[in-house]
Amino acid sequence: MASTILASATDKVKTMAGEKPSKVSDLQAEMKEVHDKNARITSDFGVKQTNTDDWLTVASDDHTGPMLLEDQFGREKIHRFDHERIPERVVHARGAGAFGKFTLFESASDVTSAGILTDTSRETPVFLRFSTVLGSRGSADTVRDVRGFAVKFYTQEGNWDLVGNNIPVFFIQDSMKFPDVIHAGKPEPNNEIPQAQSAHNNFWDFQYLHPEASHMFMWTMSDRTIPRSYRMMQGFGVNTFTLINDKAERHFVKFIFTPELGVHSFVWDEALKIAGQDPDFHRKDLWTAIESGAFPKWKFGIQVIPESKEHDFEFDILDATKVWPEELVPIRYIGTLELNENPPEYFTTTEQVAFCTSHIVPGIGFSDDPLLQGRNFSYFDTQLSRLGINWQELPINRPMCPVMNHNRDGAMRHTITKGTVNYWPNRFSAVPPAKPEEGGYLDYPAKVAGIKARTKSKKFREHKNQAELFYNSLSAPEKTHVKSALAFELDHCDDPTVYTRMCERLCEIDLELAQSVAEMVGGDVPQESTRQKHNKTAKGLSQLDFAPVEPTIATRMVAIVIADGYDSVAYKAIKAALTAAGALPFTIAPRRNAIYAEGEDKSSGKGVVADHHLEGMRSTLFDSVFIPGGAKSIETLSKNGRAVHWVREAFGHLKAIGATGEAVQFVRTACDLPGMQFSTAAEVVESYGVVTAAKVAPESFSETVKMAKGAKDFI
Ligand code: HDE
Repeated sequence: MASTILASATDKVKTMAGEKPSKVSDLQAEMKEVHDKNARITSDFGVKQTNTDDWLTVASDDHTGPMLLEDQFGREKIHRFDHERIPERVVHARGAGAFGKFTLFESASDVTSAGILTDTSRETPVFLRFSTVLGSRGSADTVRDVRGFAVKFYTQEGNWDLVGNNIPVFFIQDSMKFPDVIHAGKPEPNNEIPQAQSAHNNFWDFQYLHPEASHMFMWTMSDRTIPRSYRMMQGFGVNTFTLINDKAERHFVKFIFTPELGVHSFVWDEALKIAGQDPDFHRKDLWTAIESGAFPKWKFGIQVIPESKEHDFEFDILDATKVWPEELVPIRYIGTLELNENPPEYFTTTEQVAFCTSHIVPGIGFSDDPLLQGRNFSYFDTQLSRLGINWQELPINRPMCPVMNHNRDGAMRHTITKGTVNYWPNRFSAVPPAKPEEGGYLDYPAKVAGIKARTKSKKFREHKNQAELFYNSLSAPEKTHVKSALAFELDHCDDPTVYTRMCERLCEIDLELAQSVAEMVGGDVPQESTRQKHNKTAKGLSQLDFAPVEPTIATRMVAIVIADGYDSVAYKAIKAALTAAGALPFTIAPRRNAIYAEGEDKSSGKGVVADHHLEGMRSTLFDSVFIPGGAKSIETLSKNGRAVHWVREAFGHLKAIGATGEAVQFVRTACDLPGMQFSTAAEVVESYGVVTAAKVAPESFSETVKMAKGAKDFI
């Protein structure tokens, strides 16, 4: 007998010459079609059932008697239901995932031997799970929170899990603090309040007591924690990893994903309202984009520091509370990540997927980053309580290359292994493990020296420089948002110790920030800085640094609000222009029954059927609002409080608004903008972010769309 191959995986990558590898086709064999018209319902053990609705009972037409324990079908159905839930993740419980592919446009062979980072002809299948951190599985998507960005690369050399976040730093430097930071952030233990919120005493108590958290809480109070879409946020590996090349040289590395669509966020008021109006907003957004073929894409980059330069920086490059400023370590973009397929079933993919930071492939290594080392233990460990032993056999978790070893047995083992031996070496197999040059994983022979102690290097003790660097680098509106976020969060803390101390901490970062927050939350307003500022800035920290070269409204949702008597020329023209620009127009009206245009005969029965009525959706759920003219339509909308609120709220949320004809005055009144400029004739005028055209001319619409593209909300 040759060596035992415990291969549940189909080796698609190598066997199907010419065909692109896909994790979904790898799973195909396991997928069951439940909608098969001809299939009859059976028990779990294959026996056809005659009735799945009535428990076996002692009954007649006149009398309903006791139910019988004998009903195996009834018991099986309830029993399976009783055990449907598995423990939710201890953090990052709420998530949404998708399949996709990773490709490389530049080889990084100078720094690594990893096939996935050197072979530009490869297409590597991936599964990406986005998540919030603090909320439980049923919490809302748009809460203020860090977002998880966890990628499983099914490489030819095994699975590589890059378990990242949408923020490049973390609250703590040592994994031993993780239970504390999470306990402090999760609902408080006495009453389990609040759900999915950092706005409470314990969270901010922790932040003050851990000066190392200063940099991270500045990020969490920025717009980064209220992303407009999973498709519009960056992903960071956060920890420092290493790359090893063919010459066995080692470099330190950070991994970064930057979205093609740019980095965009909600304003806080929108995020708050959407949490109630559509708790699945981000999940739906991702799903819909992929279903409609608008595949989200990210550029993949690396920041690399040669081993010899490890100590050349004023911060420790192994400290996860620090970024490597791009001015010091430029990002080298080498690949593209694309999501292109929604999972066929949530539970067996997005819920059962298990990521481990310890899963790396040849050419990639760990560093002594003390946060990473602890994570390597934690992820592997937590899967046991969530999924149980043999979780690596679950279809979503198994690699797409062959697996060969003698780890077997354990609860719920699926693979049936043939052969008489389960140890190595054995009398049948003389093949030694692979050497590095044959693809074997090389543990880099790093020299280790030091004194065993519970401590870290001196550079780990500086905590404020980058908190200030981040704040200095933000634009004026972003700074205002940070102030408002802190004012909101600390307003929810009713213990004066918590908010007064936090105002002291802010004073070490920026005096003006501390003053404005203290004023709002009732802290002592400081008169002078308690730390010498460096006043430096760095690129790549403000979201504005990621505006796409060519602003785009592709995949943005635009509401066109009409009522009976609307101007159909304007309506049709804007719809066509938006569709041509890749945006998604939605018609909104006072009702979903047909709406008729100016001069249109109702008896024709051909009116427009709105996608939603004004009460069913709010302008919060759209990126932009357009209102065509039409005297009758505008008269109706002007008298409708909800319609006025729709436009007024869109304006308050800084959205681009467009109007033509009579609708121009409607917008002006609804938004209370006496100073808003009117357009005359067919020209297009932009004032306060409202784009208006008095008359309808087809050219105006492409002009309007162009202006909308340039409007600040879309940048
Ligand atoms: Fe996690 N983290 N984490 N984390 N984390 C988990 O693993 C942990 C940290 C991140 O979609 C858990 O499978 C420790 C940083 C994501 O399935 C657990 C420390 C970053 C996800 C765990 C950290 C992350 C998790 C819970 C401190 C950004 C969701 C369920 C050293 C780089 C993955 C699970 C998914 C999940 C531990 C800190 C990101 C308990 C001990 C830093 C995206 O193992």
